[in-house]
Amino acid sequence: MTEEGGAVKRPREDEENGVSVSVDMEDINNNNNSNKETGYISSVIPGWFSEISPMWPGEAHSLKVEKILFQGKSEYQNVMVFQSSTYGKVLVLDGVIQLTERDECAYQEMITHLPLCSIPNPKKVLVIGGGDGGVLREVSRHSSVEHVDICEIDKMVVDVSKQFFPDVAVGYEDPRVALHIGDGVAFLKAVPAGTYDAVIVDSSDPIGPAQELFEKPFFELVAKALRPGGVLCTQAESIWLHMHIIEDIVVNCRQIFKGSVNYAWTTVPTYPSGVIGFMLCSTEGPAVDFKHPVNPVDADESHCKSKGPLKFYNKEIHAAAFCLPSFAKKVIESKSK
Ligand code: SPD
Repeated sequence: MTEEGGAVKRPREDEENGVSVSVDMEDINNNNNSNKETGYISSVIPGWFSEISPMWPGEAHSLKVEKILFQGKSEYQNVMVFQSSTYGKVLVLDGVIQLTERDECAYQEMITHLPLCSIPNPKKVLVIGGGDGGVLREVSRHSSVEHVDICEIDKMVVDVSKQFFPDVAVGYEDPRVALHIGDGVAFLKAVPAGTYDAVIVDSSDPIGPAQELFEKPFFELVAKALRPGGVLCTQAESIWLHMHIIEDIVVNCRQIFKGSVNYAWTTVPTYPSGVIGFMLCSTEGPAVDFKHPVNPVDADESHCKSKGPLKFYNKEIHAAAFCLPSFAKKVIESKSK
């Protein structure tokens, strides 16, 4: 994808995380630990997937693998889907779990409804990343929404999700959705100022293709794309593992977003440390009080009938998501002034 100014987004190289995903199914089925060089399956326990990354050194959550369903290498990353024993099917990018069928609701519902329930009548929404379609599924519950753009860099993520996670990718069936395969930064550069009521950044971790989505120039572009009083919700990592990343995001967002800046979190058992957070920001304009939702999720079934009921989000958990443990509150509040 060529960005403005001629810079070319560099596809991810294997050496960057030091592992590859050439996993032999026989090794899994035979509980054979001969494939040690792969790093994923399974230098820790034979027949298990272990999530090893420099982003959470010294720990690795593991899931028992029943069957590997897909392995591929896109222009940007390694893509794998496996059937786990206890969490259903699992989507893995570059060795890191993106979603499981069992707990994806806790992430997709919160990253979507925390921002969309905080403003009245959101109409135009942009999703950056989120190629699995889960955020789209949640946006589609809001009947006020007239148009949803999604910009996902990796078409393989979209295709694999449609094939293996139909209950997640169901979001693509909504006729209000327009899919753009490309780089989120380049997409935002081309967006007229003040276009969106809400931008949701459903990124992977900040190593690899998502790195730019955690940096100040990106947040500046998001702020420009939002209308006055528009809202951003971006994946903002774990208070247990990544306070340094969260601090940087808070500092940058506080400088750029002149309305509210708040950190919220949710529990996702298969993400590192079992929790993940979101940074919610609003631009100068009509005030946004993220802690007190004003716009309930409606039971709109007209655009997309097969999405099923909400499993995780409700107005109580919305308010509770902004309650922080003391150690995190101290750091985040000191940086948000
Ligand atoms: N550590 C993994 C964080 C992944 C966040 N994005 C997940 C995408 C689900 N739609």
